[in-house]
Amino acid sequence: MAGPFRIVHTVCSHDCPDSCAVLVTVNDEGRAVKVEGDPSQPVTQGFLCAKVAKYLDRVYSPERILYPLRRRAGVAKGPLERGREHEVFERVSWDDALRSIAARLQAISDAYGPESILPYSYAGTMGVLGYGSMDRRFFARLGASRLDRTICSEAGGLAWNLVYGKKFGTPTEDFRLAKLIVAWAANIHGNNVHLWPMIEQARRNGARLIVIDPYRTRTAALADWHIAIRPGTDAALALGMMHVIFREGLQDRDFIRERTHGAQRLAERVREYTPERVAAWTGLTAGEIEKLARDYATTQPAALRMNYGVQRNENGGAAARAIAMLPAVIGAWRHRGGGGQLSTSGAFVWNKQAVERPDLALASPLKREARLVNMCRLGQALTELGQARDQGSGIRDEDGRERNNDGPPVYALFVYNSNPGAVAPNQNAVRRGLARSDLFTVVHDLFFTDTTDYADFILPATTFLEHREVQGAYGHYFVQLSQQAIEPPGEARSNVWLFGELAQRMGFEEPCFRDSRDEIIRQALAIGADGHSMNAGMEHITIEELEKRGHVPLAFHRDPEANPFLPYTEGTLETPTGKIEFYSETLAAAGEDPLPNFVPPTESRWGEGAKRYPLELLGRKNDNYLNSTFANLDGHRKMEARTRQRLEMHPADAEARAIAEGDAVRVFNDRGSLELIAMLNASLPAGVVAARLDWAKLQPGGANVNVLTSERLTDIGAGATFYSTLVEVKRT
Ligand SMILES: Nc1nc2c(c(=O)[nH]1)N[C@H]1C(S)=C(S)[C@@H](COP(=O)(O)OP(=O)(O)OC[C@H]3O[C@@H](n4cnc5c(=O)[nH]c(N)nc54)[C@H](O)[C@@H]3O)O[C@H]1N2
Ligand SMILES: Nc1nc2c(c(=O)[nH]1)N[C@H]1C(S)=C(S)[C@@H](COP(=O)(O)OP(=O)(O)OC[C@H]3O[C@@H](n4cnc5c(=O)[nH]c(N)nc54)[C@H](O)[C@@H]3O)O[C@H]1N2
Ligand code: SF4
Ligand SMILES: [Mo]
Repeated sequence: MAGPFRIVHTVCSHDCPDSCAVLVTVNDEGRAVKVEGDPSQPVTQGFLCAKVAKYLDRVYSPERILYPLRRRAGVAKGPLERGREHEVFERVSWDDALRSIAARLQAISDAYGPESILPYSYAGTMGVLGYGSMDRRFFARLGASRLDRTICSEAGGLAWNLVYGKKFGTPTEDFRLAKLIVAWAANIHGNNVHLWPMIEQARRNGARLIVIDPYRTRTAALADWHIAIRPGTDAALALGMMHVIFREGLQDRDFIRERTHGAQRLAERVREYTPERVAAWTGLTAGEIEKLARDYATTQPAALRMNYGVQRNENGGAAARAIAMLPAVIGAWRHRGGGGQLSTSGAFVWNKQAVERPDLALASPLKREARLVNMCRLGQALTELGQARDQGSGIRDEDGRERNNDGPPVYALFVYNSNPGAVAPNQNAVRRGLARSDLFTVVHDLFFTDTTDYADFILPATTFLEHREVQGAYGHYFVQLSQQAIEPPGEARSNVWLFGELAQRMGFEEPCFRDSRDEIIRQALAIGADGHSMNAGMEHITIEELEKRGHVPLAFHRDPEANPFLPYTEGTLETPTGKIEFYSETLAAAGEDPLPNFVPPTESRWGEGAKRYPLELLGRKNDNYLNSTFANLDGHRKMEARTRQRLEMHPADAEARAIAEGDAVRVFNDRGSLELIAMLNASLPAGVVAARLDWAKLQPGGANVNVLTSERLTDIGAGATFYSTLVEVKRT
């Protein structure tokens, strides 16, 4: 190894609540030789998850795309065998690529209107600049359709905000002080591993851990009590717990009187959720429901870690809303170490107007904000959108409601920070759309993914080691600066660079398209004349301090020992009543049910479709991938060997179909079909099967679980319903 070494402070930009501070050791040849967690960052605590501990495998992978590529003339779009991509694509210069792309976008905009161009991005990078800055400016100025980024957390986020106004949560570090921790649809060990040491510490001090998850995750296996609830029935469980709490007088009357709105009406609503009724929905016993309610209400501090798994169901909004109310009912917020956390993202108030410049839409040919296209319905957007226009009617969704994304068909798709060929629901519809010969597709990514197989142009992107960034988090309260550790390999370029350059090729003259990364970082932080941020909660932050320390806590979290942060315990909340809303004035005004209620998902064992497809499928994430990211790396795949390409089944469901461990099976419904190997798992609730999200092209048959999932949307927030999926299974 060459020396001497530099140590550079970076931030892991993957879509994970932990947003770790990562120290990168760089040798004198400019090569990164080691990544490790920053021991001085209180949540990172000096360690990385297993997937990012092996990050140099990704950065220096021989499979990285290093140059812009163009589809060779006349080659149809469709799945490619791995390693053969170079036969289909040819290298071009950045200049050629940018010029051709700009010309095509201009021609499509002229012919069909700019809304026929659709950006498609999610959280491939969570850095403020990489997630959404120059790209947002570019598409606004172009007049392209806006993307409604609903695929992950919309239902739960809105549900939480209906109750609390804003997404704050118990500080992650404070979980160590809890006496009871409830992990509700939260695979902490897999998805949020930096919370785990806090839980271990709490348990050393006598705390108990309860996990509510249909799947026996590693977290569940390590818990004091694993409650294997049936998917999509959590609203019933939360309402049932409240039934017991109110019936037995275990609620916190003072907290409810001072801080909440609508408790009386909530108490009336939950009266119908008797433990017996809730037991019939959830598959638990009435005794278990009563015990859970009593344990929760009588142990303080009680900390609830709810994660987004619970809201990827048709009724996920109601479920998240009912669960979110629990810490308010028992007054858990008033105890340090108690309360709850879904996300801490509401605490980061970036100057988004300056970063994203939505006002540029007025300078577009549209001279107004463009239509919104829901990203959960990419299949429909690419195959149906605009087709119904001649009849003069909007497209209706599966429930008959008129959709808001009527308009011209999509003729150009620009994908970055996302791999919709793998992660979007109803994959066969997505692929039919992507394969259209009249669709112009650009993909900016680091590898040949399921989506690049359908691209006209592929552009090489950077990792978080290769550009400068600023970042918040959805699982802690630190603003962090990520330094550039190494030069990008080959001709890889960042999102900011790409969209700045494209803007020049389009002839956009606004000066903001020439902003440097440092300028955008200062805009995001709203750095004022005295060098300090003007964003709420960031007033003490300067660029110099971020440079020096790498991570700086938000104002309210600067001295947690002297001044602990207890969310929602004082001041006026950002709800219509200024209080925690059990009864939602917003929903009431919209003519909707203001109180949470349990309605079984149509795609569940209680729905019509269960006659033909009786099994509920959980198409789950992997502990050692990040959604579809890392799936192409051998080392990461090895760590997932046990469940890769497996269909986990309850033994009773397997026996009823004459299926034995290791049998090849076909999993199917009206949308698609998948070949997997049966693996018996008695810890699943009967009637529930589970499989993993993977790259489609790495699975037998070239399809993944998303051929089975639907484009149906959640009750609140129009989010994705990956976990409301019915299937049947047959031995092959
Ligand atoms: N290792 C790893 N870490 C990740 C990710 C990853 O793919 N891998 N993904 C990242 C992303 S995108 C996100 S959004 C975050 C948060 O991640 P989440 O969205 O919370 O993760 P999931 O694994 O989808 O869901 C969490 C748990 O909910 C369970 N679940 C599913 N349906 C139900 C239900 O109806 N009721 C209940 N009670 N539980 C249910 C699942 O079995 C799962 O164990 O994690 C991030 N971190
Ligand atoms: N069946 C099923 N489907 C799911 C889920 C599930 O649990 N089950 N989870 C859903 C959830 S919660 C989410 S959030 C979505 C996530 O869906 P995506 O956001 O699409 O997540 P990834 O699969 O991680 O793909 C991100 C892509 O961005 C690329 N990328 C990384 N950094 C950069 C960069 O700086 N620039 C550019 N241009 N590209 C970059 C990565 O290489 C990767 O290919 O998937 C959803 N789909
Ligand atoms: S993926 Fe999450 S846990 Fe792993 S290093 Fe990144 S932020 Fe930390
Ligand atoms: Mo997500």
